[in-house]
Amino acid sequence: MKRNILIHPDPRLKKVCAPVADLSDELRQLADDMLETMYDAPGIGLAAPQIGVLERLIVLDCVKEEGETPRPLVMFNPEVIASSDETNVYEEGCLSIPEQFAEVTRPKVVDVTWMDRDGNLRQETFDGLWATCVQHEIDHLNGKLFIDYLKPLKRQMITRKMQKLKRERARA
Ligand code: K1U
Ligand code: ZN
Repeated sequence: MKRNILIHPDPRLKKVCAPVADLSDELRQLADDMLETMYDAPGIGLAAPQIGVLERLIVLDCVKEEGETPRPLVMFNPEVIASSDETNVYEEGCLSIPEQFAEVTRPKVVDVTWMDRDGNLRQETFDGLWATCVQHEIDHLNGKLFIDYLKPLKRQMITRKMQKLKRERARA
């Protein structure tokens, strides 16, 4: 089932999410709903707080080329355990901040651990867009948005645009 994506500003997008203790069918269904919501948007990632669930769960699939095999990843309790000194700049977007993009600098390569949807502990090194996206999604679990990396004036400008968008959507 497709879920509704929260738009910034929303207090739920500023919260630190709780670790997932035990996997359940309900959590697996939530992960499936998040993948459906992400592909429908369309997006390359989605974090549980973006649909109002304050638990440490993210999904991502950075395979963008049509005809390439999709690679959906479901990560419970993801953690960056090592980051490269080398950085990468990427023009990021966010499904909770529609149609706004800005350059963000992050470590180019990260090692991430997580629990997959079968309860297995996994570890993988991510580079390029995958590294950018997994860091963006883990930030969501800590109440941080990509606009928090921008200068205050630019952040305020984007926030005001989003307030206007929300007012317009509420009236429609
Ligand atoms: O977390 C989110 O809001 C999803 C976000 C992830 C992201 C994008 C860019 C850099 C880092 C993280 C998005 O998916 S925004 C949409 C987007 O980037 C995209 C949509 C369709 C095709 C390709 C990209
Ligand atoms: Zn986002």
